[in-house]
Amino acid sequence: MSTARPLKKLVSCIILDLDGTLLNTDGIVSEVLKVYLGKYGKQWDGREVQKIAGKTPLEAASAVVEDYGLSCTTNELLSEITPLFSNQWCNIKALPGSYRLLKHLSGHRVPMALASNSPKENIETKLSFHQGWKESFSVIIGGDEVSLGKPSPEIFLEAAKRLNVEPSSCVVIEDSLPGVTAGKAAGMEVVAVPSIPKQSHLYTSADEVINSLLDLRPEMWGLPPFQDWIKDTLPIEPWHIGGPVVKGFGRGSKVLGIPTANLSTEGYASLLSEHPSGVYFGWAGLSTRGVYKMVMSIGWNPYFNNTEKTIEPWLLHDFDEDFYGEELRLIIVGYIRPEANFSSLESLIEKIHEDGRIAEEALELPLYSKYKGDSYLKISA
Ligand code: ADP
Ligand code: RBF
Ligand code: MG
Repeated sequence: MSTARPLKKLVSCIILDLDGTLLNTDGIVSEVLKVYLGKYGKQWDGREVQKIAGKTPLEAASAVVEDYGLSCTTNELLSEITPLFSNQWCNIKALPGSYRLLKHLSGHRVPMALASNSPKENIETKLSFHQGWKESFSVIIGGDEVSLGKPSPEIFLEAAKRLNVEPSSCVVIEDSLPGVTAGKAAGMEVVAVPSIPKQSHLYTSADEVINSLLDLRPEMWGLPPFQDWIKDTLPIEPWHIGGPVVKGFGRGSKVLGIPTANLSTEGYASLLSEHPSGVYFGWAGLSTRGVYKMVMSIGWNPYFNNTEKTIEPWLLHDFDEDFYGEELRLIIVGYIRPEANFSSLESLIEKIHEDGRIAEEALELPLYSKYKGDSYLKISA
């Protein structure tokens, strides 16, 4: 068989985790705990999200009581924060690629199970805000239906049993370490989608680590491939960002020969956090100069090991002069690839030029070119 990508073990079923994998729950967890700890005069430091990921509510609460030296019991904490969480469920957003994945797999009748450490009742409520999700699953199991939650394999073994298949015929998709451990202990294939940035090195026991659900290739597991990639690009729901061009790290032109017109991320933190890091493309409106094709990276630039998530558009046009301070508007219409690390600067540069060629060509497609005339890009003097 001639496939460009390595084929992993073939499976017939998929078992998904919910929080952090399909749903962006981390933001809600932070919000609730910030408010709650404030009442105790404590300050929430985001690091806790990592400790809580993949835990049962009881374990998570117990970790918070201990780490913050709270004077209440774990049960008291739970009974106080549970209603705070319930109020937030309607605000939980689907992670990029969730709808697409569920639609694709259910359309192809791939048997799917949902296995979450959350109690069944909470799962049902969370699912109810997302159309078509509940019906996608032939099996839904909550943490309250097994004696031990993840990292015990019990919940996944029970899912396989209810799906009527061998554990070895299942691939698990998980964002948390306990979830990955549970999946491997169950004898299943595991794809990790770490929800916390820059943690992928911890996921060595997973069979594959991907950056977001956009990067899942079901065909690697013998499942039907997505058919929505066009000319090496994935169309996304277009989004906008704009502002004056600011100084970046001073590396683009000097080190790479690829200038990137950086935008301030101030005020855009939540917008940026909604989009997985990676290489995207679209159209750029630049003050009164015009509208140009654009390819950009969102992320931490693994090669340079940045600590901040940045947005760096390279306009596919030769300019005679710099344009710092000018108003730049972007419409992002498609996705190309996740960020990668490179063994040499040359290979990074080569890859970015390839991204540029892909964007150049794809933007000619009516699907993408129709945004060129969008009024958002037209900036009046
Ligand atoms: P910085 O680190 O300050 O962003 P760069 O070396 O990346 O510095 O240079 C980026 C600057 O180069 C932009 O802010 C812009 O003023 C200018 N520039 C010139 N041509 C381009 C282009 N084709 N795309 C993006 N920026 C460009
Ligand atoms: N940096 C990386 O470390 N890995 C990447 O995969 C990567 N891809 C990029 C793709 C494009 C289209 C652009 C414009 C930049 C990319 N960069 C990447 C970022 C590059 O390192 C960045 O422009 C420099 O850090 C300059 O600030
Ligand atoms: Mg730059």
